[in-house]
Amino acid sequence: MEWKAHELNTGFEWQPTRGPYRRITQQQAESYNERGFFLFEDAFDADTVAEIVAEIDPFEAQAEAFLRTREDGKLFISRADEITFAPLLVSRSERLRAFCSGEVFRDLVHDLVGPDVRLYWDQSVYKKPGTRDPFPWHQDNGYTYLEPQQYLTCWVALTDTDESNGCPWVLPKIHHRGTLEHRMSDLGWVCADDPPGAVPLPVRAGSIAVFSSLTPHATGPNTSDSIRKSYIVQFAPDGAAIITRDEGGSLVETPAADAGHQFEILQGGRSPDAATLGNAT
Ligand SMILES: O=C(O)CCC(=O)C(=O)O
Repeated sequence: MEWKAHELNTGFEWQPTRGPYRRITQQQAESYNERGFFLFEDAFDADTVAEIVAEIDPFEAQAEAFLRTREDGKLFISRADEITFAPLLVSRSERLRAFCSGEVFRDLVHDLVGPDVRLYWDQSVYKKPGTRDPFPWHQDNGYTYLEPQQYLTCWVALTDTDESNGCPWVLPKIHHRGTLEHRMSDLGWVCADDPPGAVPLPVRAGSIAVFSSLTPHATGPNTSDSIRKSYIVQFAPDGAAIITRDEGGSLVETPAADAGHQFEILQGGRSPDAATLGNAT
């Protein structure tokens, strides 16, 4: 397959993660560096998953209700009764804020992002039964271009997911190329169509598909009779900036440090509270 780089991606070099690690194994680190992803199993127990689902469901219901008021049932990549995206839930929920800054994610970002890290984005994605369209192949950095291009996506399964209900598929090794050119489609941004070498990643509820912002991924149809629920949480190094072009074509940098939702997760390798108090993590 021929790959074209995003116009802003010049001279990208993958920065391999190096130990010592707090949470991941050497094998997971190698998979992340070489293939761009790994499965982090049983990160959260059933009670925690149930709590998070109970917290997200009402926000998702609002998103669904809003979509149904629209003439075409659509808003950007959300479609009524098919797929809903409810973004920035941490700015509306203390429970989700605590979840995203909890020990599991603090350790993962220590191991995979660095000592100074902020939450970049969070959103629930619910795929409803009968959704036939796949969610197309894309890199997360193909949606909004961030520098550094390399940040972390944690796709948390809130229900068991496999090929029957829309689990993620990933494309190994392509993350080394940096951000690719994407085109817009009715279903979302696209960097590839049916690429060879794609790998399905079934994820049990409470486990996380961990991948780079540069790992092309897609999800399949939901042919089951229940809703596939996921919560996507992304983390970027402190100092990361969103790069856009203004109307005149000049580049504009916006720090990814919005006070409402892009809060600090780690400061000097420690949780910000511990860093302020001078305590250990
Ligand atoms: O979870 C899904 O079905 C697709 C969502 C996705 O890949 C994303 O938001 O980057």
